[in-house]
Amino acid sequence: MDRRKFINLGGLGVTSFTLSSFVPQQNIKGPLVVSTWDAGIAANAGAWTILGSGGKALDAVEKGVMVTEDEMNCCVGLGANPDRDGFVTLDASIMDHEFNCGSVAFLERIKHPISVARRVMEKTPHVMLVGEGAQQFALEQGFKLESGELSKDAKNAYKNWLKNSEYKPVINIERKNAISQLDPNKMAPHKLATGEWNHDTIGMIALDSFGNLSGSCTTSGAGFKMRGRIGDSPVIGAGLYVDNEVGAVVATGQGEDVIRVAGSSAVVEQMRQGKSPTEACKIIVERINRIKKEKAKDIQICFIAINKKGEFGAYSLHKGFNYAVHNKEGNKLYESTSLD
Ligand code: SD4
Repeated sequence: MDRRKFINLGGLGVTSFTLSSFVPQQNIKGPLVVSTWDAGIAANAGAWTILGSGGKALDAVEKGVMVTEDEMNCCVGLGANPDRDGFVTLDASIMDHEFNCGSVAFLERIKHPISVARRVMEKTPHVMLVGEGAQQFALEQGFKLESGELSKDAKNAYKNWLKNSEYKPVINIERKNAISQLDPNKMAPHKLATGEWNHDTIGMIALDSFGNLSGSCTTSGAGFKMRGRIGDSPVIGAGLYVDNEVGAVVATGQGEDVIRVAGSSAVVEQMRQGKSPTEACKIIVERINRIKKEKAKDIQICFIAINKKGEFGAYSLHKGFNYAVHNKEGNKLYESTSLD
């Protein structure tokens, strides 16, 4: 138990959580919610207001990631880093237990892309809307057009970036040791002591007390990306996949390389063949590692997974990935096992 710490997050509506790298006891079935990165602690608390009182996984995964999207001082929604032309463009997806799914990509000036993705799923015959069309649909659905002004942090980051204007897709990897630098008393839990963000995405998967699975994912993608770039998060099968007979999976990290292997769907297929959530995530991370060869050192890839039995797991290419798990025992942050 040497690495176990308790941190008080009273200000976030979370009484306490455990930071642990130990493989957890997994004898509890549901309800259960798992989400990526340390921002997942606050997001899980949001999801638990639904799951903990017998609500549906689909409602929980929407409400949970809205907590993160709401934070202007964050890396996921409208407060995030812009693309290289100075505009924040957002991607999101959602999937339920009956293969219903919806997503939006390259969406601008809308605060809750996850809720627009849900409307795409529920109110249109389509799965994915992008750009202007996605924004037009959001406005028709009553979403408000926000100002489009960058947050203070994003303005500073963009000003710095413009000095060299160099696009280096090094998602997450420079942010190793995130856990040891956390200071929840001083800042949002996903911010490092350096003021850097340690991710651009929140992905969430949940199992409700009816035994149904759902998942969601919302992101600003990669900071300073090319205008129009879309990552894995809104691509069903890549950033997110749910098969209610098998399990639910969400990805974070270098989206291009998750898309290449249809990552989340590939992890689900491993679970279908009997692999545990952690083993299934590991197999697909290893596959990406083989494909990327020596370039694998420049990227981060992470998956979280839940199976139908309520077992959960995660695996990442490099150290530094953490994920939050909320079940009846509480809301805990775990360090993922990784290839290095
Ligand atoms: C993307 N997968 O757009 C996202 C980025 C990410 O933490 O996960 N950042 O490629």
